[in-house]
Amino acid sequence: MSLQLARITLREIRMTLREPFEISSGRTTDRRILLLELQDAGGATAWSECVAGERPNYSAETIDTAWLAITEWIAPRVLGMRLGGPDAIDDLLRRGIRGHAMARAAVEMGAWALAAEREGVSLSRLLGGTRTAIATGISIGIQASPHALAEKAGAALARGYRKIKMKIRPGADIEYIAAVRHALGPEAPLMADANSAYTPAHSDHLAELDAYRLLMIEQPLSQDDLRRHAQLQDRLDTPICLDESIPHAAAAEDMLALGAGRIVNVKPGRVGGFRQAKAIHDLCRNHAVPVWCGGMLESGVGRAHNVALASLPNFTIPGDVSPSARYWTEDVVSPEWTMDASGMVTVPVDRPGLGVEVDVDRVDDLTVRTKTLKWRGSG
Ligand code: OSB
Ligand code: MG
Repeated sequence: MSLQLARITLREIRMTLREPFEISSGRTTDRRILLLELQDAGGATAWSECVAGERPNYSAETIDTAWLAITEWIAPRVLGMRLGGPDAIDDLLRRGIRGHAMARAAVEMGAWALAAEREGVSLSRLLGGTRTAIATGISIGIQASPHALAEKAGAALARGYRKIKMKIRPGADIEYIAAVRHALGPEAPLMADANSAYTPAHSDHLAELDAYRLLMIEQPLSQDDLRRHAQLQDRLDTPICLDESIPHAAAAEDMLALGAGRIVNVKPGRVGGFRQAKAIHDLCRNHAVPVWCGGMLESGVGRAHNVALASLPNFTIPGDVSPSARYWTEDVVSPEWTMDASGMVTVPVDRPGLGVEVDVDRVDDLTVRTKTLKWRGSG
């Protein structure tokens, strides 16, 4: 199906998290979220979200670098161009633009949503999704004490979450995980995420986590250190899951070749969009390596994109696609994203595009800056 983008509107909105979220490299309370509204030459529209953070503590990108990259380089590259379909955008944007994956992804994913709208199919089905509900996990930030973490984790398990991910860092790890395992019992589906807080010198220390039978440990070492992840994986019983270290499908191939990890956290924003996310999914499926869909504290717009991706068949591990109320007093979409008591989020397969409506009045209220980029030929 052909696609021609005529207009892209960027908006920065501000949303306060219901509770601060702390990872090894920093704490977030107020989100600055970049939303895009794309319009094609026929007037159809769709929304997407750029997952770049406020500071460069997860990757080099921030909302401000993404705003610049989209306005100066990415939008001018795609606006007005006659494309074979959304599948063509990843290659087009990769040529001549190094990095800026989250900025590229926002446009690429918006184009997929637009194509789904136009075809009258759900984004899930356009991407090749097969699930009608997504098993859901929660990501819990670093807490003040092991006891506080155990309380939070227990409440999450009781609420129905099917995977409990806990952020760790040196000084807030073994004791914390031990307390949770002790409180919740041997069957609780627990994992840890270090966001690159460790070095190979911590190998013995990290091996102590094996005693707590975690589903996986996510991104213990530096993002560009596949070889040392492979060496660490040799030392650990606990599977390593890579997040920051997989910025595109070629890195997933390297992970498999080196044995640097046994699971991949796929975030479409991190890898430049759905085309690469699907490629990583397919590659891992062919190697019997499970994947799951991560989150970046998205609004309901980004969540819609994540839910659609997580409906692909090899997303066999619960995703960080928690319901709207986990993050926000009020989300920007309706209906809001909800999770049932058994920890499942429904994929809106019977509705075209994202499957949720963006509450434009609410977005307007939250908007602090906006910019519209047009194809000159669109009048
Ligand atoms: O490493 O997965 C991560 C949030 C911000 C930056 C990095 C990460 C996260 C999360 C949040 O874990 C998951 C969610 O959106 O619920
Ligand atoms: Mg992570």
